[in-house]
Amino acid sequence: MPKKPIAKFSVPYLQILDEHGKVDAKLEPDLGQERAVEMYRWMRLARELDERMLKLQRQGRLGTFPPCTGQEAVSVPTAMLMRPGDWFVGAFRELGGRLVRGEPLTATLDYYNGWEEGNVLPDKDLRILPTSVVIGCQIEHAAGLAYASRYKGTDEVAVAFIGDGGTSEGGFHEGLNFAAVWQAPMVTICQNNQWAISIPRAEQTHSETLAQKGIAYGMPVLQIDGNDPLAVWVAVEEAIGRARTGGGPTFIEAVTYRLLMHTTADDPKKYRTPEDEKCAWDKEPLLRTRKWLTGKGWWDDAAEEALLAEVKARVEAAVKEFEAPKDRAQDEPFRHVYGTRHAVIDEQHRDFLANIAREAEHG
Ligand SMILES: Cc1ncc(C[n+]2csc(CCOP(=O)(O)OP(=O)(O)O)c2C)c(N)n1
Ligand SMILES: [Mg+2]
Repeated sequence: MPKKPIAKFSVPYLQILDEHGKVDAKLEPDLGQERAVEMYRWMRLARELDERMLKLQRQGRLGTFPPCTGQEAVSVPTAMLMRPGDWFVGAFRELGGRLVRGEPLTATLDYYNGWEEGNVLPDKDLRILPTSVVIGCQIEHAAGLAYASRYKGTDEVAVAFIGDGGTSEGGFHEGLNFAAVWQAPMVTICQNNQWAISIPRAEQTHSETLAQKGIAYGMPVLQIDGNDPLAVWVAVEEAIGRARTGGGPTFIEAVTYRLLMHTTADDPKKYRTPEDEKCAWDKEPLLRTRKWLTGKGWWDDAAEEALLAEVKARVEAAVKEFEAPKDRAQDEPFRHVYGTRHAVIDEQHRDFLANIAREAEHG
């Protein structure tokens, strides 16, 4: 039976800085030396904190955590492009972006050691939502925040992060649909790091790209090299600009790789080969960013050495502060579930305190 096409779709792809550090001059954004170097410095700080946290965890000095190594080029440029009034709605692999937004290093250490204080930021106007391991929830939260921004007539944008596995969650689809219908100022960035714990991307979805899922809801989409901070810069700048000026939401698939374990409780050797990992390490983002900066004459070995010493000292100071003895209230989590009092939480809080008192009495 002859059928006539009624719609045509395509998924554009963007890479500007390749894995060898070669830049496509026609597409290169004009960051200027200061911002380009700043971007690399944040990425290096996030990498250092991640590496140090892994050592602390292995020494029994930190709880389970999900490393972000290899994914720094996604959240760092994104956060640099956001304004203070915008909402950063992260999942749990956006360490660099959180640091750029102003989250203290000790907040990350506290959180992954089970202290709720890690989610209580020194400045309540920072507009970083707490780390949330509930897969997919970021999209609904951000859609609501973006809708509220539009409703109130502000030009604030919500930027949400999700993983490749998260695109199989209902909340992802509901959130994107809501944002598109209401033309809410929202940018959704899927960090396709090829794995959802041990499930590879190819088994996650039968779709050829993850980006095309945004087309289904009627929004502009783009697949980018997520290890290329310049592609991230260009894609996110355009998407945020469109959202801020009433052009509605965008969906970006950033193709990257989870270089380390899912969390420190996981052993990737059980489901992927050292060859896969070696290949991914060759494409990691810090290496190529450094090559790009060096090629421009903005960076050299001495600057690298000085930066390494600086970030090590900063992380060391944060670890010291984190490990210094503190008076911690056992019931702290109950104080931060909602912004306002809630009868059910109050009841649970009372029960909790009564249990503690009983335990103290009976030993
Ligand atoms: C709603 C929900 N279901 C299942 C889990 C268990 N879980 C934690 S991480 C994860 C995989 C997530 O993969 P992806 O979205 O690709 O993010 P990545 O870990 O790769 O950053 C799963 C299934 C969860 N935290 N929340
Ligand atoms: Mg993943």
